[in-house]
Amino acid sequence: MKAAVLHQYGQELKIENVDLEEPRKGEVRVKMKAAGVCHSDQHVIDLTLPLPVPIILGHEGAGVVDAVGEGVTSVKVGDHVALNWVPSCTKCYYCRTGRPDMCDEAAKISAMGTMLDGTTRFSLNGRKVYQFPLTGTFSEYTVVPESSAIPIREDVPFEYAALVGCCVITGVGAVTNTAKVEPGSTVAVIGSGGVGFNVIQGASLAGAKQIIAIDILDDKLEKTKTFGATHTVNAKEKDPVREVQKLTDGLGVDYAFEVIGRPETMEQAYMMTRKTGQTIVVGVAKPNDKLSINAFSLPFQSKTITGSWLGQGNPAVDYPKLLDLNATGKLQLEPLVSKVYSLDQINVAFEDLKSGKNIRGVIRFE
Ligand code: CND
Ligand code: ZN
Repeated sequence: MKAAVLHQYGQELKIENVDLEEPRKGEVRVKMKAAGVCHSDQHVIDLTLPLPVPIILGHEGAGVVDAVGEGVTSVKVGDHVALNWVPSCTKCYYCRTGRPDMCDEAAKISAMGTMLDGTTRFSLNGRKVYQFPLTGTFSEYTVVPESSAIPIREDVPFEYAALVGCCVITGVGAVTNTAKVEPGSTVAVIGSGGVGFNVIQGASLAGAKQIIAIDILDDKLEKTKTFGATHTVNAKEKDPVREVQKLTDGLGVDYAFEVIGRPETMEQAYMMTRKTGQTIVVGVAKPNDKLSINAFSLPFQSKTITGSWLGQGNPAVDYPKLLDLNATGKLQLEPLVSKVYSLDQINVAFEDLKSGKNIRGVIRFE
């Protein structure tokens, strides 16, 4: 069975013939059909997200249930599923109080690259292979916890269904769940990638009157307009903070989203937020990165700065909802997929991600 394995940080993935154990109690084996390439996968390669190697990356994916372990009740063989990289333990403080995105157990296990019981199901020549957060979608088959296999409607092609698993729930949820953007508000989005495009379409869905897309690539900025952006700023040509101030009569925006993962763009997002507005950080920075915000401004400007993880969502509820929104034409999935690759082309897909070529590149399994 073929899988793309990261053996060493900073190096290319290698297509290997790996072994996969049968699903154990409470686990599900999925035959992967499609997997999106997210910048969080690249973050493991460049050590922004420190995880053990060798590891199978990929966390945004959809496929068909191929086998179920003992006690599995929510899915059966043949079901179409989209994978969830933050499975709720249902027991920790956050799961019990309605914030499964903050599940303590999922956070701990994700960093270990194992299944919930701390062991791995993948191996290569007898040596264990880890999987990126309880999913590992860059593999022909994967084994995941039952709560990571979310049943979905069957009329959506897998390459589109895969996207709800990360960029769509993360982007749309940051707008609707975290920021709770109000109709008629003003929004700026720094970083028009797979996740950023979904912040833009989420803001449009929420009825924002002004949506300012910021990126460094003109062709991508042009495409943001079909997702609802009303204005665009190329941050290589113009100072994004000054441009946003100009576009909002010197006020700043009600909501500024950072969707790249760099302290300097997070600072820009804070600076372009109006007094009492919200800055929402979606991008993942390096573990030791620090933000520099003018401390004096805090009481006088009373802005809120917050993070958003998995769009503060609950995949079991939100994936079906997002796919229904797509079916009724309110949410676009098809135009997010700008290129399809085979698993053998995985390193080309990562090169294209780094150069910002795609809205989303997707691996399709034969
Ligand atoms: P992707 O690489 O697709 O997009 C990043 C975009 O930022 C590209 O279009 C770049 O051109 C643009 N960009 C780069 N530098 C600048 C700059 N200085 N100014 C303006 N634009 C710039 O990335 P993605 O959308 O897959 O992921 C974006 C971030 O979101 C990344 O850090 C990823 O790890 C994170 C993320 C967070 C979550 C969450 O739950 N919070 C989930 N998934 C991904
Ligand atoms: Zn992701």
